[in-house]
Amino acid sequence: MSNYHIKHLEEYFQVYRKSVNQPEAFWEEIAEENFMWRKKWNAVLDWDFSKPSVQWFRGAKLNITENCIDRHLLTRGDQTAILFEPNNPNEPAEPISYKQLSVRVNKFANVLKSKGIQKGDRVCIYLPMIPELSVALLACARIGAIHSVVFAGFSATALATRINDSDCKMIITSDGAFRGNKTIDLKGIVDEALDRCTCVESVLVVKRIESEIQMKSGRDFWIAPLLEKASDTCQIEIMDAEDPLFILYTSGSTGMPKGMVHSTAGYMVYSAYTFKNTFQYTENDVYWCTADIGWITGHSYIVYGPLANGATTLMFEGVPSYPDFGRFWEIVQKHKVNQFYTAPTAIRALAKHGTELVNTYDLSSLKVLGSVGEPINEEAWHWYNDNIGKRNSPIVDTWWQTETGGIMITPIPYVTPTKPTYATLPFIGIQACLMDENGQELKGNQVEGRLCIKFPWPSIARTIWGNHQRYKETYFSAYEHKYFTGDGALRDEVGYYRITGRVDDVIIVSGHNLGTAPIEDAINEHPAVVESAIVGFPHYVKGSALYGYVILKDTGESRKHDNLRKEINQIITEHIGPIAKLDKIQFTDGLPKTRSGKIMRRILRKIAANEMENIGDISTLLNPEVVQSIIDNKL
Ligand code: 7RM
Repeated sequence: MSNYHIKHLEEYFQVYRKSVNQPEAFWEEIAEENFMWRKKWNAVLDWDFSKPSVQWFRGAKLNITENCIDRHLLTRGDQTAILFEPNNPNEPAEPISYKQLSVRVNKFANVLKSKGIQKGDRVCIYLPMIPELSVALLACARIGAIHSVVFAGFSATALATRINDSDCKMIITSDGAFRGNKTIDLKGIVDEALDRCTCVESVLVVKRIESEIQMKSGRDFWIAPLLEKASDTCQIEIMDAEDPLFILYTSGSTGMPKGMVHSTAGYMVYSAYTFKNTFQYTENDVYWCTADIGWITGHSYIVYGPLANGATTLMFEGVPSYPDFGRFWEIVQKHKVNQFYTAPTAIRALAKHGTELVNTYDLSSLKVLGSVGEPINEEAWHWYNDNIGKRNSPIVDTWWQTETGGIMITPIPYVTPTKPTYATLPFIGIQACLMDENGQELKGNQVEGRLCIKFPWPSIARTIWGNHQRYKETYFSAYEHKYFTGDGALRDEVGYYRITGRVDDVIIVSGHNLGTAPIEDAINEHPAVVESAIVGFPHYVKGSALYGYVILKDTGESRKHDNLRKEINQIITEHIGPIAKLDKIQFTDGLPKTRSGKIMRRILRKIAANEMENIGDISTLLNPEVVQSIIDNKL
């Protein structure tokens, strides 16, 4: 199994070369030696980026839960699979062994079946970070149902849109969620969403906060009594390699969120293999990823990747600031965490509170630190390296996307020398390249362009649910025969990559991808608003924050601007969620437009970032005079 675990830089280059020169032989060996198959494949890879169509391990049969649970029962049944750390630090942590996980997943799967869920049905999961969330994903996978997790911070409108887009037959939720010293009424949000969904036949409710909630008879069911009655054995559904495992929505620059569809076998192989190497996970380590399972990071690197490796994966219900800003470090100390994976926005938020609290905890168990979600700025990188890793734990700055399913560019810790703000080298099997504006590949080093991938990897999303055409246009049309990431990047003198950020209209706020269009759509619903444009601007903690330019109707109304600002953010909260609230709202008489009527966001971005001096050429605008007036009234 030498290929499975890279230990030296020489070995990385050697294995990388093999993965590029003989990709099929390479992935076949990884798949063959490290997973359980009910039937082997007829072909390792079929692909055509012009369709686009990608199939890995065609003809193979398997179930991912057999790989994540059953096969570990003999060798590590009593080892902790999921280590649950509750929101309240005084509530005891709950270690769930592989054996216990097996019982819980099997029972849960039987409950799903008893409610009529079958292979191929879509099940929406809207839960806080409690064990039932991981169990629900695995229970779906066990019976071949396609899960669609919606982050429990999304509003009723956002939830309804996602439920309807993929025609979910069931939703799994809880009475509510704990979040720091607050509780959130999840069931109330679900009820509101379901007023707009006719596809949902049943609602399973986990009791978490013991609040009074409405239960609609015949539709809503408490899950506890059903689990109690259910058998603890549920035969796996034998799945085709290419059967969809899950749908996960991600915002695009325009229109509806995109339901990215991930397959079974390729996703399993790639999430497991990247987990093993990116975190150098070794037997008995305790691994912690702080992401929410509502995002791809949680799917791949809290649930599937770690469990496929028989790892111990910590699941944290709470927030970094509760009961104080030392919570993360308290957890690292308490559970002797070895690998810690978080987002730059969290690092900056914690760094703001200094090192006094950090230094009261013993962080000596840490071996690897990870970063994901957005470019990590130099200051945050050093703070993380100095104060958390004590310059002893390499930082893996992992670049990847919902669409890629797994980590694509990253250092391998103790193997690849790190460099602040650089994601460094493509992972094994990843053929990254940079393209210029004319569609030519930029060869050699010290170049900057748009980041593309030239060859399929096992966990590439196979389509957008219900809209293959959009999948093709978004990812495979900008450059012929290449997957376009939407990110810009540069390659330094030794070939290391640095991601410079999105080149489209997606803004990443605290690690959450937000499309400008849905936010603008929400604002424009306000009766006093004519038009709006949202841009990102640099924010110390969030990475980017949102700046809104809003044109008001001339109603002669004397309503206070501050009230309007509140109302606008209220509408955004209702439509998308509090994460999309605007930090700044500037009322303006006009927006800079091209002659074809497109808002010139480039100019608005410069103004929001206070970079008026290099605003560039505005002579081609339809209304150049508006620019000065926006600058004069800048907040
Ligand atoms: C895993 C995840 C994807 C977008 C991606 C980038 C940005 C993610 C990094 C990063 C710089 C990184 N999936 N991004 N990781 N930028 N350095 N290490 O975040 O679908 O939610 O977002 O996030 O712009 O395209 S995602």
